[in-house]
Amino acid sequence: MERTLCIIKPDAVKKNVQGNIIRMISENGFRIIGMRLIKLTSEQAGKFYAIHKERPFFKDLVEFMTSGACIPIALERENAVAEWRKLIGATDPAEAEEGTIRKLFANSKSENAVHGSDSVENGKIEVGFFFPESEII
Ligand code: IDP
Ligand code: MG
Repeated sequence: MERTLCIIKPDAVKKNVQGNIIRMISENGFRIIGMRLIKLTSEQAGKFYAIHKERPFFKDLVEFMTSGACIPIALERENAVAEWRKLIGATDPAEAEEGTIRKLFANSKSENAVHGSDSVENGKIEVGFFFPESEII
């Protein structure tokens, strides 16, 4: 069974739509194998998004991700990485398909409601970032 990491980002938690998103997770065949409520430090957010550290939006991204509570959720299902990316939609909600989580709940390309791992390899690494194997359900 494949794993991927969802993070319900601070914009979505502030809007109080985490329940809607968790319902969509369950209705689309994902199993929740880990879930936390956490306010990231700048160090944690910078480390999680280290791949983007040379990008012009990196500082804003770290500021946004530390601006409120996040809900990291470890997900499992067949083809989890691709299926989760399909359900969340494009990075920019203006380009996201109707019915996707970002189309429904994102504010903008930066404040875009949820994270999704981009490869099977990163899915494993990112789940491990928030959930030690001993805490996986
Ligand atoms: P993804 O979340 O769809 O995988 P990435 O390109 O990996 O998109 O970017 C990571 C996060 O950085 C995005 O989800 C978004 O919050 C932010 N981001 C990406 N591109 C931009 C941009 O052009 N301006 C501002 N923020 C951005
Ligand atoms: Mg990405």
